[in-house]
Amino acid sequence: MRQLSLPIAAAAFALLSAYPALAAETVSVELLGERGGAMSIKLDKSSVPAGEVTFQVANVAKNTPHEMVVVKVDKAGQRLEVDRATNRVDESKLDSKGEVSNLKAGQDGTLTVNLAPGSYELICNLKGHVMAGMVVSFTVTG
Ligand SMILES: [Cu+2]
Repeated sequence: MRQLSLPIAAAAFALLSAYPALAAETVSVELLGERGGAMSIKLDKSSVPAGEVTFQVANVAKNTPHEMVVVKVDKAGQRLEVDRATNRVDESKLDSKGEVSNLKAGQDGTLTVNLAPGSYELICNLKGHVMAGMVVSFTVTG
């Protein structure tokens, strides 16, 4: 019986490899920048097929906390309004699909969500961080 398991595993792997859309997508996200300077969110891909997506989020800053919020928007490149009083985007007005919150410098986190086709923005909504550059467009294809 033991001899059967290897061919079965190989067949299963071949099947998954032949149909990559069946495998969950992973997006690597880097949160960069220090207080008082430019900040950014870098992605290893800006688009994935609809379905389950895992965001592997790394705060690579040296001494600044960051976070990542997945926001559904109506159209591609739509600008999110930053409230002048709080210097943040009003989250009660956002269609948030999930977040990795409050990563200290050097910390990692993951978020797995099921995303429908459409346009999204990934932001860090700590005070002042969107204005400093922490917003990036993301597309989920049908
Ligand atoms: Cu940030």
